Amino acid sequence: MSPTFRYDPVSIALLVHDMDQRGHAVIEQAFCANELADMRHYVERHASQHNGRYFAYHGLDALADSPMARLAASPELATLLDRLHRHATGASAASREIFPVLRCVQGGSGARESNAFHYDATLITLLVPVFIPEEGQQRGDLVLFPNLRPVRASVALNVAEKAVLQNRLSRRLICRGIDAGWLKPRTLPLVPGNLYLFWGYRSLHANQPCDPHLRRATALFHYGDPHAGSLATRLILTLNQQRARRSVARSDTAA
Ligand SMILES: O=C(O)CCC(=O)C(=O)O
Ligand SMILES: [Fe+2]
Repeated sequence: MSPTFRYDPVSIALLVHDMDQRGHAVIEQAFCANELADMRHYVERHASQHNGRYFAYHGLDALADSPMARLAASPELATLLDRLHRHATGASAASREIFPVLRCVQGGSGARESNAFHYDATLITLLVPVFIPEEGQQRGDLVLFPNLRPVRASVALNVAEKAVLQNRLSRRLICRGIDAGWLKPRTLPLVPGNLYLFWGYRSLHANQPCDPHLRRATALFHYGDPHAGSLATRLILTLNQQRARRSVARSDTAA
């Protein structure tokens, strides 16, 4: 899979500018119709294996032989992410790992995974929409409070902040604040074929609920862990993966 995008210095500077100022950047038509169709076939095949319920695949092993794994391994993506990272921070990331995730929100079990506001472990989040509902009241839009915090010098502060914000009570309070109009997140309108970038570590974000009859699938590529190698980060990643596996197992048995 070879997406078409430019990473000359001017294009990189523009992307970083948009991520800083607008909260996200878009590369329009980064994927051709065939590439998008490949990703959709993969999702469709796996969606039926999960009986139309929520599922998420984390990492290259879980996504082996998928178009998402090929994209994560492509030199084009590695160059784009490295140049963005260097432009934003002045240095390459300590770990050059690109961590792919596929999320498919569908059926009643998707509700639990929606409005789950969080900060990502990695600085850059690259999002590829695969299926985005176009009708209905609830289309699972991605909402974000962009660039709420800087990269924390201390991993302990990062963990404490995540603990305060990423729990059931905070989630409920944030949702109530949004419903009442006190909190105003930005909505990122996602168009399949395009590619989206934002500072995932710095931006509190979540997808909104999605009508159980609709399918919403996104591929995420996480890059540039500011606390790379720390015990706390490894623990967060392990817990996230365990949570994802439990959640898939729960929705598969909840027939
Ligand atoms: O699926 C989405 O739109 C966002 C998912 C996300 O933020 C994540 O997996 O870190
Ligand atoms: Fe995220």
